[in-house]
Amino acid sequence: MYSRKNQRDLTRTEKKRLVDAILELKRTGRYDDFVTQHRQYYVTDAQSGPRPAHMTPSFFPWHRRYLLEFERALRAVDSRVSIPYWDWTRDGTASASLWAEDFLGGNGRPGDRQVMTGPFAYRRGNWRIRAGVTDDAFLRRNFGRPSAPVALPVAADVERALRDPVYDAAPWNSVSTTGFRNRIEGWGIRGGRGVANHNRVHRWIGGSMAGAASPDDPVFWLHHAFIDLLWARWQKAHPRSRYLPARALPAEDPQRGRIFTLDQPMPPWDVPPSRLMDHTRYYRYV
Ligand SMILES: [Cu+2]
Repeated sequence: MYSRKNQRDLTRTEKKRLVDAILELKRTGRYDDFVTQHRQYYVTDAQSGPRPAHMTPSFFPWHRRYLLEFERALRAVDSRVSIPYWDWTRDGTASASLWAEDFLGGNGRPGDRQVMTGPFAYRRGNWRIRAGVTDDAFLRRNFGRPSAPVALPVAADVERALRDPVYDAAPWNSVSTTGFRNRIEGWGIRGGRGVANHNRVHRWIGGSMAGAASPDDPVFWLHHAFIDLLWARWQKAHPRSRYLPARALPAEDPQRGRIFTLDQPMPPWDVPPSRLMDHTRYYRYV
């Protein structure tokens, strides 16, 4: 049992340990394996095949397990390290300490959006993108997307999602209009509301964070730790609510075989969502 802290509370030493562990995984190639895995499981509902990670009820448990695997790799490098969380409703500016020289570095420069500061700047020599969706070898960020501005979600957006007592709803994909899962995952509805919460944060950062290879930007882990914390908060707020769908879908349901019910094992670990409901077996949020 270990703790995951708010990134704003990390000491200088804790930040350095985390950065050093990430750089070590990058050096050995392990880091890029995680990026490749995320790309592999980034199956949209417009594609065919099983969809364990995105646009799907198992968005939360799949990413919980994915983060646990990454955290295990980090802790094999330095057992004092865990994944901190970034509460973007609180630290939502480009000048937040998260983006400082001693932590994740800042925004990309105008033009090619290349990140020039911090330990993950290409010019520092330790962060070459190998598993990206573009050919660029450097980390890119484009805070707020000035060409078509997008703002970070605010606390009220998160509160609204947390109030929904139903975990997820048919058709169990990116067009579900109710349910905690898509209110947080945040797929917009055509002609309706824009992208929300989780997706909006990916979009606000932009650059490398905007696509299927988003773990190329180390902030991915801090963002998803907060998403994981929001799931835990929702569970606490609605103790009688359950993961849905709890039972196998009827044979005629188009999502049958594509999404994962409570007890259906998810690839690549063959672990069902039911085994990932209680994070306190592994860590707690402080
Ligand atoms: Cu994400």
